[in-house]
Amino acid sequence: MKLDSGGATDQQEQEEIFDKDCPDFNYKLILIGDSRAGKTSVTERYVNDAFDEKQKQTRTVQISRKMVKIDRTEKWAQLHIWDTLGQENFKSLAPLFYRKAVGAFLVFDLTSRKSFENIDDWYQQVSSNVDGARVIVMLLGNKADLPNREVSYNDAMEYARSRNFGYLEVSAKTGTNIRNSFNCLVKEIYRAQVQEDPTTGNTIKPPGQPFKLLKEGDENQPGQSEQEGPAKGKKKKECKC
Ligand SMILES: Nc1nc2c(ncn2[C@@H]2O[C@H](COP(=O)(O)OP(=O)(O)O)[C@@H](O)[C@H]2O)c(=O)[nH]1
Ligand SMILES: [Mg+2]
Repeated sequence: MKLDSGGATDQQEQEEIFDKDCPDFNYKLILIGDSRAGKTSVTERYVNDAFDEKQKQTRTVQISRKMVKIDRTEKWAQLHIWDTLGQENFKSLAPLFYRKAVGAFLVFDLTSRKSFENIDDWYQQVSSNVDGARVIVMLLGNKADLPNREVSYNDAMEYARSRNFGYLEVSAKTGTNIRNSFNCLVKEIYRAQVQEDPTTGNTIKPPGQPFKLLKEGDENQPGQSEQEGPAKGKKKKECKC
């Protein structure tokens, strides 16, 4: 299992060993979208910080696990990240796949207009299979490293706004915005759950309004993306959610 303490020092990590052994939450996340959009690569980059140019088509449902400290909290979540198999074989497994998911990434390929046009069908799949009030959805435009894009930032953002999703442009190849997107999704799931906790007295968040949308000028604009990881020697940017 992988750990992500969001850039904590060694000493902090020692202090947190106990906490992370006993996660405060278990979150099931799913990635959906057209075949070849990069779902497996996004997962692989996040969980193993690796990328395979010749990523093979996923033949079975793959579940990866990773511990993550929830941004700006002392809470740890264990993520159970479910990656789909090819579209053709997916129907029979759909109920099991969507069951109890609390977060969903809708992934399209920025160099494939078709994969973007199919996104709303994938969203319909999510909303018909899971409780829409509970699942937090985020749109990811992957392959931001490639020059031949067919989907503009504005088109994707407009769609995301219409559905009240967050939107980030990412690259599984370079790692751009990958960790940021998981951090944002996890934080929103946490917020939604806290707000649903009757002991806190907070009001229940209305369905379909999970995300504070990213504004123009934020880091997901083309050419302004975050390069992550300590190896790059850059200060970790804060989640924009
Ligand atoms: N250039 C580039 N290629 C990518 C990226 N993500 C995935 N790929 C490639 O796109 C192809 C499909 O990726 P894969 O993760 O298998 O897509 P999936 O079918 O949605 O799981 C593979 O050849 C990957 O190497 C990316 O961010 N940039
Ligand atoms: Mg795959």
